Amino acid sequence: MARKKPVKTILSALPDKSSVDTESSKWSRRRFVRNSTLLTFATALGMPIVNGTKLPYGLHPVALESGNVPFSIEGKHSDLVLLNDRPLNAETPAHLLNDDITPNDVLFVRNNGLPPTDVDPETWTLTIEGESIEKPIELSLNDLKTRFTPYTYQLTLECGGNGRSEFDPPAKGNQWSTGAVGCPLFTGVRLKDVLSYAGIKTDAVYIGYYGKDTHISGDVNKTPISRGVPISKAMEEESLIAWSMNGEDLPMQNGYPLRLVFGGWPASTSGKWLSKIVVRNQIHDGAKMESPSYRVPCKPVAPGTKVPDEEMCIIESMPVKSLITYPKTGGILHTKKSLTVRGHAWAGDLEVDKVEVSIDFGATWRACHLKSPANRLAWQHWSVDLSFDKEGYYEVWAKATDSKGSSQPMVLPGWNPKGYLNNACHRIALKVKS
Ligand SMILES: Nc1nc2c(c(=O)[nH]1)N[C@H]1C(S)=C(S)[C@@H](COP(=O)(O)O)O[C@H]1N2
Ligand SMILES: [Mo]
Repeated sequence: MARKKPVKTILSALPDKSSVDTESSKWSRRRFVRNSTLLTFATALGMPIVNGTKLPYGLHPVALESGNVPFSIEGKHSDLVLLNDRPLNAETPAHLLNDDITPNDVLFVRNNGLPPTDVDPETWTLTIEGESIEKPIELSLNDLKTRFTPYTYQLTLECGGNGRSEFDPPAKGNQWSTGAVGCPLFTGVRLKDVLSYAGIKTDAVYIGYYGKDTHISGDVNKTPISRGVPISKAMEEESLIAWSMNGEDLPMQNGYPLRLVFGGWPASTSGKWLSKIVVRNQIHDGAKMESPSYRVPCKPVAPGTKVPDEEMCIIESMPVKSLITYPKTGGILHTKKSLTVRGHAWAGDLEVDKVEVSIDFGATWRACHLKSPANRLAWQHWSVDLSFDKEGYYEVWAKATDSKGSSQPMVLPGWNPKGYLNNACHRIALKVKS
């Protein structure tokens, strides 16, 4: 399990300790931080420092320095697990995803670059252009909110690399366990309404996005990520240009003030800090569209195989999957006590047909109660009452089956070089005592 590390991105912006004046007076006459430094600290913490003018010169607030920062990501729950701080990547422990609708502070964060620091919603614009657009247009946030009909959908966002940490041989990249997924309510306008307004030519095959984040290298000529979807997915009713999550502005780390949302597809297609959409007459060729990014072998391969670029295919709809969100793994129960086990299940563009659980390592399965999705592309809630009759160690496994009959594999599914699409059954551990 990754340990929380200090947020280096924040620290690097802070004054260097070595520049502190160490002249003799240091201990005899207390000196205090400058107001400009205090402001930098306050910005990093996301709040003013009470009694800040009394902070001795040369001292950093401990919250920005120690190994276990209780509020390292502004606006996010302190129990998110930080996988990387530059770029920022943090996942959600399964038990924090127990709500039917994922709250803003628990949705995972996956950044490829550095988010913009100077967002002004008043001057933010979205450009629509590309070979297959009739007339390029530029819209303000206000134009989007007033000229088009807004829609709200609950949409499942899951990183294509969710579950990567289980692959063997291991795959490079963020070692997500199960927490790069969530299903908030998004409000925005339909991408198809905006594209139609600009006029789509008949040769359109793909859309691509550009965001206002910057490349990790600091090179302004490099784009951290610019992916997209086929025009057929772009034109679906639930494909949104969204400005709101659960009725509030998008959280900064989740794309404020504007993002794309394509439920059920790798979340890498859901461009954050959205500033431009291009409609292409070919498959979009932006950053991280090239092989092997967000691609898997077109045909299954043996673990460890080197796969040529041209034999890798772009990931589209995500596979069927489920999560046990209650109880929390590691819990202690009492024998004979019945417990309602809960979770969610989702299946990309498809619906989930059934969810089953096992407490005997997959030998037998019990059917769960499964609800319909709030709308297409939203995850579905399931629950089941289980009783644990003997003292000892138990595991609960959950397995979902989609509307085409595909089920989650009990352990690891097809190995692939970049470690995408691990939809193995989620397992939790329980101890039962009398
Ligand atoms: N502009 C921009 N959009 C982006 C990314 C990014 O780094 N920059 N990351 C993508 C990836 S790989 C994922 S999984 C999702 C994560 O969305 P979230 O951080 O809101 O959970 O955003 C996608 N959109
Ligand atoms: Mo991702």
